[in-house]
Amino acid sequence: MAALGRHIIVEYYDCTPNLLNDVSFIESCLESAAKDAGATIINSTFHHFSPYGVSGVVVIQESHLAIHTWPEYGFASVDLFTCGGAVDPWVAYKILKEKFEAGHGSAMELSRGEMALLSQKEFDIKSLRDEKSAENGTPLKTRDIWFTERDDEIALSLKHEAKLFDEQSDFQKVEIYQTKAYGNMLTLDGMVMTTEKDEYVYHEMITHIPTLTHANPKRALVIGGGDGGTVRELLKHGTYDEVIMVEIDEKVIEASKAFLPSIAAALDHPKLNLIVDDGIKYVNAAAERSFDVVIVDSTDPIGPAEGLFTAEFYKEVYRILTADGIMVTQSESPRFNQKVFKEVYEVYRSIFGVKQVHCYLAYIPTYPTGMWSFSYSSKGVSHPLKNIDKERLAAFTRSNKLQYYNEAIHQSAFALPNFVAEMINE
Ligand code: SPD
Repeated sequence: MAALGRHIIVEYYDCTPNLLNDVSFIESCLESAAKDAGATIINSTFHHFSPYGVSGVVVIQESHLAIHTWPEYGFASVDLFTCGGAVDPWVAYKILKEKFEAGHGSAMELSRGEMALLSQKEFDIKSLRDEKSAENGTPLKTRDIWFTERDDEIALSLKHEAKLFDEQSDFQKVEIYQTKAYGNMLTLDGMVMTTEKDEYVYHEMITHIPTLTHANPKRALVIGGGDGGTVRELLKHGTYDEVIMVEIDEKVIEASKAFLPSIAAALDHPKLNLIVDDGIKYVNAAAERSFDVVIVDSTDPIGPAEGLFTAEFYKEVYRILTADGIMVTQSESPRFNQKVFKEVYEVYRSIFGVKQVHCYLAYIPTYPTGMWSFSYSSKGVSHPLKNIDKERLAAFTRSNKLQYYNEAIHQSAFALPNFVAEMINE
């Protein structure tokens, strides 16, 4: 052998974009390419970047295979680096070209560590041996595969073991990951919507605050919320005669029923009228003063939820609220989504009146920055702190095993850090 290693630098063009955006698929391709080339896998780490792109490395006993993909260009760059004579990197090259359905592949082989330029150094080889791996004989194989939600400056990553659901609906990409730390997790277009282990924060806070502030809510409307967590919490209140939920995307309901059963638990509740349709269209057609509580459980303002962040929509919500009706929306993160956060509060105030709108916060570890906000807007005089019946609130929290909301949280959630208050002139 004339060199220590063979390094093939590869470019695959005109690949199928969806394949290059599927982190589990890319991981399995690189692993099977490594095995078929004769390598022994030690470790693999793969990241999916939201909305698109995958990076990963498979460490093999004979060096490594590395990849970075640009699904939007159908392009993947790959490094295949092997040492010793037992592994043929060109086998891996051919397998990956086929798996990615590449229209064209180009590769260049470099010799790494030319023997002619090397000379063996004098040292005690025993002192360099890792005793643990020598004992085991073969190295221990480990595997890391990550989902990452990010913007240009911040990223949130969760390690996962499998993707349980992966479909493109008419509106968005619907995926469920089995994460290590937070159980099953729903993402829409690469953004975290809810996870089994921290969903209670969001769902308890978006529902119990308006319900327990309103004197006697009978009819509630939920726009969005297809995972079912919001209606599950609302239906814990016996006061409601009817809860209507309008979710635009049937796939979200299907995926949640199958893989988030504890969140979707009330989707078949007899008091729930579940409508699969456009929430904006539903609100525009609804009768004036027909709902005591309206909850906008939307996704972020990109894609199908964009229209749920407009003044036109909130004017219609105002119209369909009863005289003492309350609207609550998820109003994004004051740290991560500053522009939208400021804008929506201006809009709410222009419709409901400056004094009728309040912001409250909760801490949701799987949303970017963890700090999340909700808006409370009342058509009548209901004030979220002045109008509460402490006895009723205490009785409700006592008889329902809630994990986040309680009487003290109801009060403290409206206490805003100075920088947040200043952003919305509170
Ligand atoms: N960036 C996360 C915003 C999530 C808002 N909706 C979550 C849906 C949970 N029912």
